[in-house]
Amino acid sequence: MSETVTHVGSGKVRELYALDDDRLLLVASDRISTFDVVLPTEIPDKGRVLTGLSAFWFAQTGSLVPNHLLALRDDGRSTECKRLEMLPIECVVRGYLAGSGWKDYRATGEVCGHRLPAGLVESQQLPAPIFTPATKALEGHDENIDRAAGAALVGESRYDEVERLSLELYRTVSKRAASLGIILADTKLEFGVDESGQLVLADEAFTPDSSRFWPADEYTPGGPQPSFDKQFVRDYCESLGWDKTYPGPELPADVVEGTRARYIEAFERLTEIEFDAYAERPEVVLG
Ligand code: PZK
Repeated sequence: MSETVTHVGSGKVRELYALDDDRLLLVASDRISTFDVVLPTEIPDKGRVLTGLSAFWFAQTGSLVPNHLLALRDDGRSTECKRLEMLPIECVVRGYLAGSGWKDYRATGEVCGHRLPAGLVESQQLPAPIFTPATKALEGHDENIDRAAGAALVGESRYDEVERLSLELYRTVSKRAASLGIILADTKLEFGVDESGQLVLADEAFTPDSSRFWPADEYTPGGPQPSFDKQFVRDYCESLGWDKTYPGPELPADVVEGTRARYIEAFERLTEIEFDAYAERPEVVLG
């Protein structure tokens, strides 16, 4: 009695398998990427932390929008998911000005066609969160697009629907995070459509790999913010003068341990569940 699983895709740090015609298995590894390069050293439990957090948010937001989560496996790093027709856009919401949003604003005063007030500084909170979709690049970076380009890819009414849902999800999750001392600067969501034509939230949601989390007590607008999870890794890599091409550097034990602790801290603060309890019984995050 064993299933035949077919590998159907790889992300930088995740793998995707087909279980049958209707179900996929999403497996989060312990690999870590920085400056777009996957490092040769793993962070123990990173895959379980991200899987648990994502499942937690799916459970917390299930009343706002259906999601693809069918089951969490006992290993804590694998989720069985409903197979969907994925939309060809990344649904990004920004509450703060960072990354490509900051870059585009500095160049044009706009992000994805949203004209913003003059004089904003890097990492500043926006007057209101904005929906800033991007194309899905097969290689290299996703390209930010405006409403017209997004609507051309998914249709006007689908665009309106994912915009409304993405903003609602961001508001819900950022509110909880803020109450726990963590800023959700921005987040990237992916939606698919099920057999009945309903929108379904897919992929991973509100994890440190799909979102910028900043510790609120260190927030200082006017420059880049320290990353909640990856700052030790970035600082160590910068200290080496590495040119950010493959292969990346091995990480020393103290950087691995410090980074693992930050992932676990993010999990425990955002869920208010002990990571050991999750490791013992992953369904604890489903409420
Ligand atoms: C799907 N990806 C991205 C993620 C990878 C690739 N529920 C779904 N139905 C159909 N397709 C996908 C999903 C989801 N989630 C997601 N590509 C297809 C991806 C993780 C690892 F290799």
